[in-house]
Amino acid sequence: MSVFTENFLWGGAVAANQCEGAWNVDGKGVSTSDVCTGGSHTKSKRITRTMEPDTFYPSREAIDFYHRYKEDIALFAEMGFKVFRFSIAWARIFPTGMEAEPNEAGLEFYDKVINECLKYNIEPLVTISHYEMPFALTEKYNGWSSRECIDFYVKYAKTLFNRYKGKVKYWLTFNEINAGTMPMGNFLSLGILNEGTTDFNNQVDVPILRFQGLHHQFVASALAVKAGHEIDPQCKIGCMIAHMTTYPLTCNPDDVLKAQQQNQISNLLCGDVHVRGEYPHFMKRYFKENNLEIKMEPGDEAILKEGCVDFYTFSYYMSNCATAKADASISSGNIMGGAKNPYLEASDWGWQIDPKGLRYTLNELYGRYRIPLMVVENGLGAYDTIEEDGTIHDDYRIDYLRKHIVQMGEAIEDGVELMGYTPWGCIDLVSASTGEMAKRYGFIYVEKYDDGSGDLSRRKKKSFDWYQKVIETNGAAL
Ligand code: BGP
Repeated sequence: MSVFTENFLWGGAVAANQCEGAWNVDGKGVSTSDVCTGGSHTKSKRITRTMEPDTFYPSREAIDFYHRYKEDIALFAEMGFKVFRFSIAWARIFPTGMEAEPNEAGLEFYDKVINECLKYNIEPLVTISHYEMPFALTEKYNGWSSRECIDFYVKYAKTLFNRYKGKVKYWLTFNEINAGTMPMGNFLSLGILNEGTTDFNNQVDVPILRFQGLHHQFVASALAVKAGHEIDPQCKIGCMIAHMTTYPLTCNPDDVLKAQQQNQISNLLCGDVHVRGEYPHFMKRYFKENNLEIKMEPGDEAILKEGCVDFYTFSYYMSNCATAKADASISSGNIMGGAKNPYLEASDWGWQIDPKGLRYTLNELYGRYRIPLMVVENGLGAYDTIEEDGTIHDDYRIDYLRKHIVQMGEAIEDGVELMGYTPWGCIDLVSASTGEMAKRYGFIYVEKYDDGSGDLSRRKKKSFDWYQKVIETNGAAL
């Protein structure tokens, strides 16, 4: 017997800049993600505007979902997907972000993607902004550090709500909005390019700009939620947070307090603003002690209150530990590292695998917010090998996903309201943190490599059949 609700949304997730490619066709403008290099031969992700010979710009071709969406969505349908999470590339709709009218060809592409999903009864779950914005907004305004971006974003969001009204029921305003609380979020999430920054992974950090940018995103998100509800009262709009589950490394009260503080800034700040419509109590002291004077306009507080989200979604890959000690050994994470947890194994990229942490997190979140939750990213980035007979035995991935699904089931039995599950990178795509193809998440393998080679053909991995069975039995056969 399954503990998952009858209408549980099983599916998968991708993002435009990591899968579409076709970066300069049909009127699309340059996006912040298009100026980042990546791949093993560039060692780290650098930001460069020019097209350097022999350099791999991952988002420019990616896995060419733009031209292969039909084949890919057919494969998702074959697995039995009930939902498909994807993002819209802002620069396809407003090439510089500043145009008065949208680019019709860009909208038509998403008409086709959405219609293709609906053909198979797959609910589209659309992220309005997933780690990218028109690069022109970085050049002219230094991204979200400027208040002007609020109006550009709201115009963009309204365009989408009007166009896809009645077709798209589920929306997310920003991917992993809490990236803005961390230095890595400068360019990735906020489009902020501080003077001297060329290396994506090692940016010049100006915290006041990040927190100011985050405030602008909060206001933009709330205005979008309000507008979305007015345009289509049936639609549900959620937030999306990279959940950084953080345990104290020891029961030393100093470690416990450290873990609490990290949790407050990394997770709860964004969750509280989105769900409760106000800044949480601890931010006053944090802003003061860090000399952060955020400029807010008189109407902002009311806007945040009027734009609370309908559901809470998050990504969950790993957990971390916090310690007050300065010399602890450090693990790596997607946007934040922490002290190493001696009880957990890690992925090849040092992400500490913690399925029980997902049950813990779901309970914590539901207890605090009491609105439906959804796990919109989870999965194992791994090196896959094609056997001589062409098969791919990704048992490690099945094992990871199975253990997390078991814990979701436990959380449901604990009383948590969980709407759905969309594992990340349901088809192999470009990694956000490294820019590489070698770090794969998919149920579907894509022949694309970091030197730019590969014919982009798709093939099913062992996990494809496994996940198909999971969905078919509504999570009973794991
Ligand atoms: C999240 C992002 C995704 C995705 C994922 C996996 O932080 O929302 O875009 O890429 O992490 O991370 P990576 O690609 O770095 O392995």
